[in-house]
Amino acid sequence: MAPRKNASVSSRKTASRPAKETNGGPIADFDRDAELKAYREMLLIRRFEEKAGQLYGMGFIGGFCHLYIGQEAVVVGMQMALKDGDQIITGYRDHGHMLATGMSARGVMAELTGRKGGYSRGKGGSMHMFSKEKNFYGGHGIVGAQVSLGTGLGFANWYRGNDNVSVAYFGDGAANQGQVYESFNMAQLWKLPVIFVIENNRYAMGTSTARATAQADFSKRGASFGIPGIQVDGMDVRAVRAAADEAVAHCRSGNGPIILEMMTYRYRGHSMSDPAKYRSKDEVQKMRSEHDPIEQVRARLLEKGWASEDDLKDIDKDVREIVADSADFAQNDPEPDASELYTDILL
Ligand SMILES: Cc1ncc(C[n+]2csc(CCOP(=O)(O)OP(=O)(O)O)c2C)c(N)n1
Ligand SMILES: [Mg+2]
Repeated sequence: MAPRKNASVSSRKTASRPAKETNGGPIADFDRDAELKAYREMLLIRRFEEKAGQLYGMGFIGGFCHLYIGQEAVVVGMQMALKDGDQIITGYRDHGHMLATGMSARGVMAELTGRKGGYSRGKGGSMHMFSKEKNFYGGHGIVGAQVSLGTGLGFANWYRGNDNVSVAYFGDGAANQGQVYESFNMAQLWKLPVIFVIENNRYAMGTSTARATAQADFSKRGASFGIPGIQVDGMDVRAVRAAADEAVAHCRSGNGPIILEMMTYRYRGHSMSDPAKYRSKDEVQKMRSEHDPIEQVRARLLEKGWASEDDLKDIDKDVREIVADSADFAQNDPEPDASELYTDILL
């Protein structure tokens, strides 16, 4: 898991907030409020995903469902560096991204169960949710498609002359898709404000990066286009925040795109139907016990005396209530009317 920084990145100086260097790359200095915010938001994603897994097991969720458990620090740390107006786009492992943008737990859960109150009125499901209000552009089931679309969002920002950046998240598997490199080329040619976040969770379905990828240092994938890249400890929300600050500053100052490779890990299988036989239980257990993103924050909060066990229990209770309420809503809200079959479609 040792994160390395890419020596070719010169924009590191442009970090917008103080960050101290460690041998694993810069770490943002979090005060008590930042730690508590990160803790709460990561916990919300974790508990939400656990509940989604349960509802899936009970037959309430149809179709595909890809859980984000283990990767929470990536979206939460990134989101902390963004401002209103910045856009997010990702693949199908998307519930965490939605919650991090502030989309409601009720709306996301109800979409998972195919109910009227869901973000796509119950017609999209896990992989197809959007929120114009929160600048969340999906939710895409075609591996890699969001990279081109996210570059398009960057183009729109550039064309309109605003200072928004777009963040296109994709996996280590998606990083081997051809359209990714067409997007890199155009993004760098036109100096588009796009942050390409590669969530390297070490597997693409059941295939490890070692078996599938010729250049496993994904932070270097933009090298031939001159796009800088940084490798980040994606299990440490402070490291993510520091890299995100740097990337945002790079893009907003008109320097073009940047790549952030987040070294992360998913604890669950690829989707709910994956028995995960391609890796050992020990490997998963080791990540959970030594690198868990939520446990890291929890330990710091306790150690610094910034929160007591009781304070943390209260946060957990609040978060569980939000999730329980969303699950309740998602089971009781009606399904969309049959007439909805003919709306929101292109004929
Ligand atoms: C174009 C395309 N090819 C193949 C698939 C099948 N598929 C779905 S997810 C996936 C693996 C992607 O892995 P990665 O990009 O590492 O993301 P992760 O699931 O690890 O988050 C594949 C091959 C697809 N959905 N779309
Ligand atoms: Mg992957």
